[in-house]
Amino acid sequence: MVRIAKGMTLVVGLGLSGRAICRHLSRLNVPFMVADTRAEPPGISDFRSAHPGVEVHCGSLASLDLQDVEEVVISPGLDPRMPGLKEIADQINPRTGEPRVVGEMALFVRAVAAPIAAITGSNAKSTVTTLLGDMAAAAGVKAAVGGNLGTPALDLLAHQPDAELYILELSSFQLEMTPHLNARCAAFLNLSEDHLDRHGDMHGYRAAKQRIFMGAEHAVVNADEPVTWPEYAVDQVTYFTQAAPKGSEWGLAHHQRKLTLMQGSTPWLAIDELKMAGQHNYLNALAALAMGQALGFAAEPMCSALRDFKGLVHRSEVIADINGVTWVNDSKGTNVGATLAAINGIGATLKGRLILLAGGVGKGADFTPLAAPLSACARRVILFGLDALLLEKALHNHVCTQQVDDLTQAMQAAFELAQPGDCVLLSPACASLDQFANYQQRGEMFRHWVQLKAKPAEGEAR
Ligand code: UMA
Ligand code: ADP
Repeated sequence: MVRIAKGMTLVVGLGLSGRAICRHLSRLNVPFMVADTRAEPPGISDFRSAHPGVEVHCGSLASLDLQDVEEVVISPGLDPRMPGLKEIADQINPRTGEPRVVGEMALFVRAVAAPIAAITGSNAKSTVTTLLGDMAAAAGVKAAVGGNLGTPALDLLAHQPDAELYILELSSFQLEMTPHLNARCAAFLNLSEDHLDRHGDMHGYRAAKQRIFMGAEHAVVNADEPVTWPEYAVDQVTYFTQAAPKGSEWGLAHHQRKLTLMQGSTPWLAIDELKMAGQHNYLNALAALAMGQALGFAAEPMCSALRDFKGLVHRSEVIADINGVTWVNDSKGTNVGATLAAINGIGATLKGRLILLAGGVGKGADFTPLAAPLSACARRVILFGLDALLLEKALHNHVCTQQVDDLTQAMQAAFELAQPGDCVLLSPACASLDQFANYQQRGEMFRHWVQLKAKPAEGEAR
């Protein structure tokens, strides 16, 4: 057993968040040591050079004696119920009054001076976070934007200490380990199955996301999904809906014969002024407007940012048209809810049939909700990766399926099968980590392959 000295903080995990936590503690002169469950965490030698005096323990946490530890700050990708941590997970730190095991956001909340706008949900977090950041910039508000989106929140504090607002995408992993967020405005966008391997069931997953409302002043939630409505006391609640809005809700209705983003009976922006495609993005626009208004942004700059916003890469992103077949990269479709949104968005406008490329790490999800929409619009579902068989079992009675080894084989099979008017959609409904470093690498492989295939076709056209 390695005994951790009294008064020492333990940082667990040497990924993006773990390193940001270490930098933050160094800036505060808090004594800390680091543990990572992997024998050789990526970038360990760089870390040792940057923090020469810091002790690093690699391997199981069960060999650490944590009885004297001041506080344990864990990375979001680690389950606080893992051996070595679960024994102290319920203890309270007498100095802070918070649990002895916390995540990065606990440190952030203690240190931050400006208000927080926080966004969670199973899908659309990154889109709404980025859009709200663009709206803040257009409205002249100095905002720092990050969190689960990419830049750890603690790095934002260091890089943009003069920010007037911190706009943070927060995952269930981060929220689960956040004692009180105290957000100026907190949004819970939607809830569908994801990360059940970590949270156990939908109840646990939802409870983690609900924590975004702890201490919040204003909540923005989905009127069509009561599971997103706050279960904690919040001063004000604003709703958005895909239906016509009631009262002061945000929603969609026809105004001067055009489908329009509305607040109550007030028109804000016609849908045909948006550059981002797909009905799910209309909801995202409404959520961002509702948050921007709650945060005091002026109307015109918000609309101008919305008009300019093209959507994010790897989210229902059209890559090319090859011989009348559209190839769409939705590599960020890492759960069933996101893939359903992509299928429904594309299926509605399709002249031909859909060819879906799916598979990877299913995270314990139930894939059966995909069966009905796919049976209505798909030519074939081509499956690859760790949980291809689970997808096959859920789908093969409803739609033609094919299993291949990897994404390259899936793209080749789709290329041979597709007819003019079809759409080949990469929306895996699974995480990528069995065959790729991350969803970005999976999406880039798709983009690269499709663009290479598209070149001769473009040449012929010329
Ligand atoms: N790991 C170990 N042992 C350790 C530490 C980590 O095996 O001791 C593994 C984890 O199980 C995980 C991987 O290493 O598989 C990365 O975990 P991490 O907690 O070190 O992750 P970070 O590099 O800090 O990145 C995290 C978020 N990742 C996760 O929550 C898994 C990033 O979100 C986020 O951008 C970053 O912090 C900055 O805030 C990514 C993500 O996939 C995009 N998030 C999930 C999602 O969006 O669904 C929640
Ligand atoms: P997150 O950060 O929550 O993963 P993203 O904005 O990155 O959200 O989008 C992730 C996936 O969810 C993409 O596949 C995207 O097409 C899909 N998506 C975007 N908005 C919605 C929505 N409102 N409902 C369901 N799926 C959505």
